[in-house]
Amino acid sequence: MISMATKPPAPAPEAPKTRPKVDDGGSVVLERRTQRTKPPQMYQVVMLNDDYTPMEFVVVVIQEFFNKDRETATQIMLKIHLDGKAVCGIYSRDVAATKVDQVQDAAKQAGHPLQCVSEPIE
Ligand code: TYC
Repeated sequence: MISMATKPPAPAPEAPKTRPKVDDGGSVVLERRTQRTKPPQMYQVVMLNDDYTPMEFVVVVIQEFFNKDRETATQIMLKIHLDGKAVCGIYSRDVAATKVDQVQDAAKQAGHPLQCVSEPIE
């Protein structure tokens, strides 16, 4: 008898890494996957106290650019006044940078030294 070289059986192919997958019974099943994408880094816009910017101006800026009602804006302004700084809002990097620019532009236009900064959180 002529013996023919036989290949060893190929290893079973790996399960596909994508969903959906067909199980032994032919049903389509969804596999739970661990989340691979990190949530984006967020930034807090912090407004700083100074001795010259009028309180009313700060309240209006917080209302206008951080979408706060007058009551909330007043509380934030007073926190800045008393503590030296306070967070006005939390945003993605680009939105936070835009808020800082808007505040700086409005302050410069009005001739006030009001400053705010964007800081990564966590
Ligand atoms: N300290 C200012 C004043 O007494 C008021 C003020 C509040 C200024 C908040 C800046 O971010 C600020 N007129």
